[in-house]
Amino acid sequence: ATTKSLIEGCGEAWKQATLHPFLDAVADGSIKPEQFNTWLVQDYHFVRAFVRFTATTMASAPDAHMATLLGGMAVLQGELAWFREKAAQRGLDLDGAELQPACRAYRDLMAELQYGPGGAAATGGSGGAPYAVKAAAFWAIEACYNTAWGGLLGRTGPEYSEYVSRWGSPEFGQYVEVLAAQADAALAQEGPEVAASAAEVVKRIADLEVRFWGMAYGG
Ligand code: MP5
Repeated sequence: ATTKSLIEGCGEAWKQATLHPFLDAVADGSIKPEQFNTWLVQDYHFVRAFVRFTATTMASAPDAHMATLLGGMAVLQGELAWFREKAAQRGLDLDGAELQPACRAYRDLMAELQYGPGGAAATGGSGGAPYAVKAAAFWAIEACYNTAWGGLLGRTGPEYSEYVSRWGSPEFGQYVEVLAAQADAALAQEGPEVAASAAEVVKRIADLEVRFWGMAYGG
């Protein structure tokens, strides 16, 4: 498997994850505050779990991949603070918010990759997915957002431009390209079983991205 073939294996889901009506509504300004707020609150809780997924991916990564992952981890600290700032400006309660099923399912997938099926930090689980699968998942999660928000570059008003540049900037695109190269290198060392597992996980990620936008779009 390669990252290119993993995208192809997602079929329409990859396109739906990166060209969603939610994004068009952000572009033309028709997005309602409750739709955007739902996304913002749930995405904060997604990113909190993604920090832990990043840590687990780093724990099994080869030294050659560490600098990129450490850089990504450092960005996440600022990102969580930025989410809290945006939420405060909008009068949103992050800590009191209930996780919606789409967010919960996405966090469950990351926990499964970290600790094994039904995984939880408390139980330790079965040890989780091989590094190549985690690297592919990590790349896919960032690549979806890079393509989705990158498609809005120059298309939004000032209210949303900082969201677009966070994930859609050329710098973030370069980071995603390095993640793709690292995932490709890891996958190249594995056989068909790991390739099949990576394909299954990346398809689930694309489906969860579609579901996550749908959750917010529905309000
Ligand atoms: C990302 C995200 C990108 N914030 N939310 C979802 C649902 N998918 C992907 O992750 P990051 O850490 O914000 O770059």
